[in-house]
Amino acid sequence: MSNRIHTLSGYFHEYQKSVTEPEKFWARIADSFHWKKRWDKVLEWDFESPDIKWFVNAKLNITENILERHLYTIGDRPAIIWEPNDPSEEGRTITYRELYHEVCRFSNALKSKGIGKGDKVIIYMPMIPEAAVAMLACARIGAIHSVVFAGFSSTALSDRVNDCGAKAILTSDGNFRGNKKIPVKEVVDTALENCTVETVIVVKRTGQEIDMLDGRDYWWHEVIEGHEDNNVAEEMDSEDMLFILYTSGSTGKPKGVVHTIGGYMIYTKYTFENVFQYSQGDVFWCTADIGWVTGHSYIVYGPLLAGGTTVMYEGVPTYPDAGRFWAVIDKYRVNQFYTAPTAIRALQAFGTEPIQQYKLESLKVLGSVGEPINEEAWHWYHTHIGKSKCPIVDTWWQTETGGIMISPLAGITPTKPAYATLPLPGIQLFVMDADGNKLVGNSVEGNLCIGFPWPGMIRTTYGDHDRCKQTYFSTYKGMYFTGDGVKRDHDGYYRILGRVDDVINVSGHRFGTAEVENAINEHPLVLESAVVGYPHEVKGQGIYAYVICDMTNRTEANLTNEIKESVTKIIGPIAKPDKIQIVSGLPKTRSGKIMRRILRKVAEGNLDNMGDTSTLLDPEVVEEIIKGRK
Ligand code: 6R9
Repeated sequence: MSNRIHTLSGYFHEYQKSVTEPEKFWARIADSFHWKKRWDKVLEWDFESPDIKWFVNAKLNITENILERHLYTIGDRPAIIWEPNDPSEEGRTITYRELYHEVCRFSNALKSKGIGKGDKVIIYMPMIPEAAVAMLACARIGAIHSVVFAGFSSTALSDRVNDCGAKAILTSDGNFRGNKKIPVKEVVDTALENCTVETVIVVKRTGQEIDMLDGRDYWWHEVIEGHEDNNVAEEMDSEDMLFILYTSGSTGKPKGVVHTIGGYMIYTKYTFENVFQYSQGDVFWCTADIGWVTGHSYIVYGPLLAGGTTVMYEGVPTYPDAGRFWAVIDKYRVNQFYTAPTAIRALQAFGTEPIQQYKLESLKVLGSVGEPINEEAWHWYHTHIGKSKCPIVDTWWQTETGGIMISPLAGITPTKPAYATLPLPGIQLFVMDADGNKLVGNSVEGNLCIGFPWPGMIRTTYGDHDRCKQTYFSTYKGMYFTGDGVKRDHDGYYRILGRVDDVINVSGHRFGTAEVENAINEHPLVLESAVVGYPHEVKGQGIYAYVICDMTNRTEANLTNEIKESVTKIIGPIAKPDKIQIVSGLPKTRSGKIMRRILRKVAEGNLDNMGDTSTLLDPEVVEEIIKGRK
């Protein structure tokens, strides 16, 4: 049964129902899934604690809704189409029947290694089908997966293993990315110097030399040998954890966002079918990495719950050339293509020549996610990729929201460049001013909040519920605060203006300023640092670091490089500052607070109006910073 909306009036009608009778609305959607036991109550909630329960006491296994459900109806349909990094290597197509058997076999193997319900399993893998199989195998036996982007450093990995108390790591020997062969198991080995797990299972992908520790490390192909390729899925509670996904906030270390099974399941499928207007038989391609929430919800769970065909690409947009995305779209006749503005801008820089030889005629819908899309990129995408006939869905959402929250429904909601347009059914948005007042009516700008629970929402931050409360539910009483600024225009359309907290969005990846500063401060010669975001042509935002350090016997060039290395080692290469300015002091208030507002202005090159600097301890510092601007 499909719950797809087909017309604009249908959307308004559904939206109305979802607000006036939310429980009835979501119960109807949930009815189209397979539950082992139905719920006693649809929703229990309190945004104060916060305490949110959807489908109270219902029992299910999400993988039955992906595997068993499709086995006898569309068993021969491709579930996953995998495109390798190297176009001359043969890809793989995995049907629903094959996926069922692979997931069962691997979940049996996990059980044989003593992994079961409630155990945490880290997945640190490149974009290979085994990564999706691993996620589903965990879900099948009730283990909780935590996927860590394989570009993160060993320190970032061991932090996450320790934070969630993982029992196992699933990984690969190496990773093909463009013309590089990247060590993956080696990073795991280094991480394991600072944490312990009982089991490491390694997929052979590149065939490079790696160390295997007896009694701890096993090859994937060996560990699955002799196991049955079917089993009965574990019975889980609707509110049991499905996964933990680490993401950056404005303070401290990345936090583990917790999603639970029932609500996430119905929310990802519902949003997938409606936003992309996915029809049976369509080929859907989301270019995200499974290490991010977009990969979780729209490469794996959403499309597979919908019985869809999902493309998974191992490589990068520009390998072997800047036409690769377009080649893959033609090769598999992709119907819905979902990518990030940063990728669009990077490809736009190559002009239209790399597109010429491709037809792109299969495309019906284009999607954008991860950061605000600028109008120029929107138009380029629309004209050159969509040939002016494909609607663009600019989808706003977050790791914490589980699925898309504000977006056009493809071909149904009239679009406006750079606008995420209207909330999906069930999503009650509020624009708030700094004093906590609701801004009513149109043509207003403020902070984006959500006033009512939706099934896909965050339940807690792992191991620290108070942090969840402080971060999301304390700024505005009775509301979930997103951390984003928003404008509601004269038509009632929403445009996301970017983060209003200390989070920097680099190529769609979130980093906290404090997180990057801590990594910089690890360098022994660094005394203090302050990091801000600034507009970057391709990445959306770049990282600008102001650093005070001991320059004795060092040149600026080698210090800058060492600082970059330090960040690469502690977080990963994607968090490397784009610009580093060595300074002798930072603008601080008399109470010792760094005035980031000033640093941001300098980084943006917005030097005319520094605003009020009268509260500064040492106004001369500002002059020096402006002079030395990078
Ligand atoms: C899905 C994802 C979330 C932050 C979010 C916002 C920004 C995401 C956006 C967008 C403008 C869009 N963001 N989509 N900004 N327009 N369509 O990206 O999750 O990695 O948690 O990032 O990304 O600032 O708060 P996540």
